[in-house]
Amino acid sequence: MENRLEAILKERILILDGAMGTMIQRYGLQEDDFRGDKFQDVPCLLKGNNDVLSLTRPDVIEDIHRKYLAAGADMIETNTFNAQRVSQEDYGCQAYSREMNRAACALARKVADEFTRLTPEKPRFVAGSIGPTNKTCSLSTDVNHPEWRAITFDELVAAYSEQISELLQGGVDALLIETIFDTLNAKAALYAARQEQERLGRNVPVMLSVTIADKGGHTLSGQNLQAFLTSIEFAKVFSVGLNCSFGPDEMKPFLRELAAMSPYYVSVYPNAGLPNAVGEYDILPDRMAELMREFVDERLVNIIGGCCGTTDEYIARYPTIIKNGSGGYVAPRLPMADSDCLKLSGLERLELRPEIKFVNIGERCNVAGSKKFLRLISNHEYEEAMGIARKQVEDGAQVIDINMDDALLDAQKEMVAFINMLASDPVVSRVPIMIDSSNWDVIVDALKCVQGKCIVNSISLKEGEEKFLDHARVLMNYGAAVVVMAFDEEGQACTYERKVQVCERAYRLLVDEVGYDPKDIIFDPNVLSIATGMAEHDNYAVNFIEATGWIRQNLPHAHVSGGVSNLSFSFRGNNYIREAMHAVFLYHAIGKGMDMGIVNPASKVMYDEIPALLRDMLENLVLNRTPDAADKLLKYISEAKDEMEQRKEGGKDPLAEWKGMPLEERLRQSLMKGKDDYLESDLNEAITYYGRAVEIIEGPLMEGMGIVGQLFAQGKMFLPQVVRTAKTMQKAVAILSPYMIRDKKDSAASAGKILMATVKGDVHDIGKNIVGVVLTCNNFEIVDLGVMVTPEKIVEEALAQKVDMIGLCGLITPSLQEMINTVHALNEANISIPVIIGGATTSELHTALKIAPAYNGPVIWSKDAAQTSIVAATLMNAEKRESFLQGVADKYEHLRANYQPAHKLRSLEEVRKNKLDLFS
Ligand code: THG
Repeated sequence: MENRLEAILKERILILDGAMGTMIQRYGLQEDDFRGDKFQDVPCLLKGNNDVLSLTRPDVIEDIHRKYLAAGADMIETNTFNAQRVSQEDYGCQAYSREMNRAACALARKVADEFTRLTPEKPRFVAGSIGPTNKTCSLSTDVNHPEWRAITFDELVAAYSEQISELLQGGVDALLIETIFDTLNAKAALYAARQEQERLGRNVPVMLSVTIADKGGHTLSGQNLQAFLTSIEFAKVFSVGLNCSFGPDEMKPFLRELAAMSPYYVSVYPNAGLPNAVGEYDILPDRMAELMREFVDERLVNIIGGCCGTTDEYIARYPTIIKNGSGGYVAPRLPMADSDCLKLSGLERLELRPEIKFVNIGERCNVAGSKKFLRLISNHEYEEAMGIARKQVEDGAQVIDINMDDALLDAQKEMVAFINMLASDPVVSRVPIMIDSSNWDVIVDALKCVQGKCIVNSISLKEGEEKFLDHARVLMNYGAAVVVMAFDEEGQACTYERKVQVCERAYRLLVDEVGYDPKDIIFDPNVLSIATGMAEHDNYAVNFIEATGWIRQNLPHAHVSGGVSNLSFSFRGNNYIREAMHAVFLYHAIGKGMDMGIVNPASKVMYDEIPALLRDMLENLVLNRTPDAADKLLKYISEAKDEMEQRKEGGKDPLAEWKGMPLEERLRQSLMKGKDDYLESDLNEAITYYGRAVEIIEGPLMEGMGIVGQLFAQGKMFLPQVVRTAKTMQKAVAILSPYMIRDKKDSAASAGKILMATVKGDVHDIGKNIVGVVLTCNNFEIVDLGVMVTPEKIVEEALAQKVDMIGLCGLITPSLQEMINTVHALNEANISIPVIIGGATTSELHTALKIAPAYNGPVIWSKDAAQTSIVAATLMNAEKRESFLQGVADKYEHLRANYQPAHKLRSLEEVRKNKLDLFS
């Protein structure tokens, strides 16, 4: 059946039916119709329980199916949206769930087959409708108890299994998990679907349909579409689409977003608009058909239908709109190629694209790794415990490790409570979770609480192959990425040879036997403590680093992580030395391909800032270059300690010492270290030298940021440190802003109005902010829309604010495509004002090749803030404007003519190099 469906979808768009509820309403059924003879004794009112009608008024349901098929639907949905026991409990009908599903299936099957017999060249399909239930698994509905849940994952799986088992046995051609508002509910349905398909030996395509709950494109449980797709990636579904909530007009931007990234077929069945004051839907069949035709013509969809408010009159318009003018079919959308990068999700997606060299996993929510966290959890001070998670995310952690393994804690209970609670924190819930436990039951319980795609830390061959395979299969069915520790039956792998041997064996088992996606495998070759005084430990870091290199070269797509702080346990009590050691270790390990690490994101020490003498000693130690490395380091530490004590006792005044440095050096250091102790006084001092605030920004501050970008690209600085830098820069700009206002000539008229935005999907805005500041200093009025700005918002504001030009900023690769999407939207709105492109991943070549040709107006790439000021001023100058634009157009034409498509647009190296070159 999948093949028949697939064959149709390759050729044309498939038509699904419309709403069941709207149709039922037309029959004016009363309590007695719903109740029939069968439910005489059920104590609740049954009117409105549409799913019982399959039993009590099968004639009505059959009639509705028939109307939809006659209207031209290829696929009808069973009347089972609420037929699982969770929803039926509201009506006291939970005991009839199986029966309802069975009856509904038989009705749909009968009518569909009848139509197929009449026109065998147009086979009709039945999709088993599986609704979200009336309970949400990943959110609390009790504000005072954020950890509380109205339903558990297991309860949902049980209810769905019952329903799905009947649907499969009843002969549905596909399962349609629809109106998804909580990804965890959907994951429970997927879990049940897989289990029942396996049990019954009957596989059918699984289709998903999500409901967007807000204009920002999030589900009710808070995920955006990227995060949602990541969460369900493991299930290898047939189609993913959107239904309910909005009418087709409001759905369009989200459908575009989905269509542009979905590796699956895309379905859409919108409401007939939003219900008006009297509960009627505003979009009539002809208008609906017009809007749906836009989706078809834009090649956004593969399957179309209708949701609330639609009837057979709507569906009857569809067979025409899937045809082109010459009697054939409009070509359907093609599924997108999926990236082969590891993806994880919280409410947002984290994708390990090649230019992301290293993912920081926050280590501090670990009862074994933080005394404070242990104390808070033991005392049930969860609010503060959550504060630790939040601080880590604010410090730049991209994933949060959570570990509750402590002999005196009920780890299962604490893990579930804490994960559930984190779901309510707007900062932490954005990022993916790493479930860290050596207790398998804790891991499984935790998996049942996360709607995102998480990492399980960890499994290993410690207890033999069988258990390893079992556990891996379970994790695969929950759709988690997995950390595999380099352990086997003989214990921990400490040597290079053992690490390599254990990881290779685990990889082969996971990939060949289990079918685990290799990009979801993360090896941890064991970061073990060095400088313990035992000679056999001296080479531990080297073994890790070399095993990392081997894994990355020999086990395709697999990743490497490690618990970095383990390395330095011997130096407990001396955090500076520990952090310096970690920086040195990471510099070398990342060089060999370590792409994730469990670290303290608050660490401030940078590789390049470690005094040369100390760094040399640390490299000798970490890389085991001299046998006396540890002794020398300890000696250095004890001497340095004396010196530090002296300083503390007032030997030297830190302020005097700081002010002893040249001003530029102080500003540079403040930025690089994210240190703002003296920022204000330094900047005030700078003003007296520089006169104009903008010159301080364009001068020493930008220089400092440039160095930060370079250090990041070289692996000598990490994201959390870059984040701190950015915050300091912003603080500096804030301190300088009164001066900038002062500098601006009061009398000067506005030089022009510029809309600025970081495009959708991109959160970086330091560069854009600087450009904004510099433009403001040049008397431009800036309308700053911030980050993650959709094309629709840009169009809306550009029109409303009557701006003279638009500046688009992007720092990550996907932003390039988003800029193209944005100029398309501008075209559609008949906007043709100049667009200036800037940001680290942008380039003049890409702008010339891809963006400029897509826009009806002028597009100009600008390299930095200073150039943007010149470009903007030129564009506002009536005399210079035309010749300038002609010059740009000629140059881009020349670039296009000389471009050799055989070469990649930009080498990977180049992209890496530019990744955080913030102002290029
Ligand atoms: N591999 C994998 N998972 C892991 C580890 C690993 N999880 C746990 C651990 N190792 C990584 N996490 C930490 C967390 C904290 C510390 C070390 C590793 C740490 N804590 C301070 C200490 O013990 O001195 C505590 C300081 C405090 O109480 O504040 O060093 O290797 N897969």
